Amino acid sequence: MNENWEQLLFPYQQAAKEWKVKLRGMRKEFQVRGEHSPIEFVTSRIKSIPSIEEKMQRRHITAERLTEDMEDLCGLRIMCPFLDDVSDVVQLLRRRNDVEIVSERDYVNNEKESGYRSYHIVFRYPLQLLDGEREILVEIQVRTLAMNFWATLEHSLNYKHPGEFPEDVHQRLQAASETAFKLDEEMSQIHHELSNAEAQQDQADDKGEK
Ligand code: 0O2
Repeated sequence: MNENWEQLLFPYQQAAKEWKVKLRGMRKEFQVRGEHSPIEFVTSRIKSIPSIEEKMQRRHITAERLTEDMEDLCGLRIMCPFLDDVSDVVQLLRRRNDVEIVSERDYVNNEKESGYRSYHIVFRYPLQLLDGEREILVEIQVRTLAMNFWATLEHSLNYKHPGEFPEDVHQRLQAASETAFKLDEEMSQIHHELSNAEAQQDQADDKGEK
């Protein structure tokens, strides 16, 4: 990486590290409390230089406007076990006072044409640097394990065959996304039923003890 890129991307690398600690801390806090954690695991990435250059061209973003107009230089992903956990994580992020949310995109309820589903949140984060505070943009994508399975494989297929998929492949990928969503709904339903049964059993046990 040349020196200019290294200097430009350093704050984003630092923010990614700090946010991984914060998000993993949230998961741990649920575990310590003995509660279900809506966070299964967290990953992060700094946008690759070829991907930055491609997006600058495609979106007509100038070098001067780069850090303001490219919102996903620092990206984190939160993978959730169940469908309801996605909105719970979004609520948790909205309640924090160390971020100022700039935009939200709900591709969970409004899936993209490709079949992609995920909830995207962009926020400003005040990063402490040697010269003082600097606000930088961070993007978090929140998705279920099933959505992540689909997006990861679709991305790797697209990487090998860049550009548009043939129409039949496009339709099969959309159908596969629908199957993944049905799996999410079924697993959430099972989770609800088991949680309700457990709560009823606890109530019955409490009454029995009195
Ligand atoms: P990377 O890691 O950045 O190279 P744009 O970024 O211009 O494409 P926009 O509006 O800024 O679009 O963002 P959008 O579409 O809300 O989110 C872009 C990111 O969402 C992508 O980043 C992917 O991580 C994910 N994404 C969006 N659509 C799809 C899709 O159809 N399939 C998959 N697998 N992922 C998708 P990059 O740029 O691909 O990744």
